[in-house]
Amino acid sequence: MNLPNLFAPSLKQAADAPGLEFNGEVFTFGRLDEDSDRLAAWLLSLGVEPGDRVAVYLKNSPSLVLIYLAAVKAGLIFTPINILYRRDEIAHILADAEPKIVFADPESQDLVASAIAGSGSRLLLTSEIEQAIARTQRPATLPAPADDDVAALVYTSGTTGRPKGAMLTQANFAANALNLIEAWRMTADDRLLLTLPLFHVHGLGNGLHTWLALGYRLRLTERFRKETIVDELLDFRPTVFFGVPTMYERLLETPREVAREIGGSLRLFVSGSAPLPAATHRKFEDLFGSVILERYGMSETLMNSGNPHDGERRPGSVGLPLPNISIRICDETDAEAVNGQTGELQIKGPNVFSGYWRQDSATKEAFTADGFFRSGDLGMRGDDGYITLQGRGKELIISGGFNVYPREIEEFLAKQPGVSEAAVVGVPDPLKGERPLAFIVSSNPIDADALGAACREGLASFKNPTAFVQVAALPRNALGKVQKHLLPRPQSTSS
Ligand code: MCA
Repeated sequence: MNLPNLFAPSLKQAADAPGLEFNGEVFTFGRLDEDSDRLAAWLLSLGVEPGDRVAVYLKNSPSLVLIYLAAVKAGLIFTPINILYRRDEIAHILADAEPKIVFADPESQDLVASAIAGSGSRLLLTSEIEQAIARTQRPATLPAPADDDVAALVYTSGTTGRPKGAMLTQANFAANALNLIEAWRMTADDRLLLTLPLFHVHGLGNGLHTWLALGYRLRLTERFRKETIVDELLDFRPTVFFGVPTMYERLLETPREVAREIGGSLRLFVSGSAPLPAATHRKFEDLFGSVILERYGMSETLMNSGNPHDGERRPGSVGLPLPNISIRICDETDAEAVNGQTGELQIKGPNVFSGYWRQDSATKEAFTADGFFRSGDLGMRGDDGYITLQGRGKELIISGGFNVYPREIEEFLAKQPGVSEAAVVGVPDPLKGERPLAFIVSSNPIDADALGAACREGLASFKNPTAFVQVAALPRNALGKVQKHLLPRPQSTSS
């Protein structure tokens, strides 16, 4: 199944129904269909061809939805860039993906233009879209993508400091949407309040795709704001909400009566992208009267498992495999572990991506000989089939639902004046789950303010260390590998 076919019943048959709501403006499915057709025709007229990348550095907006729809309809590869990324982070992705077009808002024009500098990409502004749609004729046909064509290139933070583009096909996204619709009993009568960023597969793959596949009503917001989320929930009365644990932590501040009112009409809260603390799960149930459904996914595989819709939603567990997905737990030799034994989660199914963009060796390493994806996540399965995650084989920090590998921050810090070496670890944080903490080796006293300013300038905000701690040397084993568990975890630190 390709995405245009999956979306056709909503876009064509429910053409007059209100589909998308953003800042008070309502778009029917018919308008979204026609405008995205015209946008696709415009992009093709600019010389963009199927298989070419179209990158976006955009916050959530109807323009972003239209660009995405235009890309999937015409077989262009949608390449979203995290809106929190700074110049060098953006430049890395552009150099790797080599998009023909990069879309940005006028307010980020200068930043994106400087990241593009020297590459062959062309910058287009969202302010040009409306006119382009108005003056382009609706095409009779568009080049239809094949099921196995890459629909999106989604960059994951890299273990080597270099991000890797996960190639997700049209069929991957379609399989994921159909799975979630079945598993979460979603229908055209649902209403989704979507505050997640569309540059990650949580918002894009789960939010946009179930919406377009079913034709339910979507209210999209520019981003999640703790100040307005409760008003949005009361005003829109969604039946479904998808969030990361930080959002649920924020919602715990809701007054009890209001929480009960929201929980009374919102039938399904889903959490993912980072582990949901069992205590948050319980507090949320107590406050809202709703049991959060925690599920497990990755950019490379979309959604893998989840707690059941009808059945026990167990705090601390990521539940059971979704339909048509095999999850096995293996030891270092790829032999299957017995129930109760910890091992790496390995995944196979129509949801699993086709590889990393232009990185054959990384792709090869990511799969076992018999085609299972090595998640790098550690976990175990109980006798009742429920899977519990127990950490990661690879170093990874998840802060507010955003992934970051310490190596990326360490390489950045090592380039700063006076820094001989740096080691970064994740430290627990009640709101964000984890935050990075940096240890610095320097022959002179470090200037934490200057390091903090450099990080704010050069790194996305969720990668900024919460503090910089000077140490005389990094503890190393006999092979020279830094032993991070031996680094001191300070009570109070300078930041
Ligand atoms: C956060 N900030 C943003 C946005 N989100 N800026 C612009 N657009 C955004 N969408 C910035 C803020 O400006 C601020 O920067 C800092 O982040 C913290 O913001 P704050 O207002 O304090 O937000 P919060 O209440 O703490 O909530 C943070 C958040 C954010 C909104 C929950 O962490 C978030 O959107 N997380 C979602 C991540 C996500 O979608 N992950 C999916 C990955 P400053 O500090 O400079 O002022 S996909 C995945 O993991 C897999 C596949 C899966 O299973 O889902």
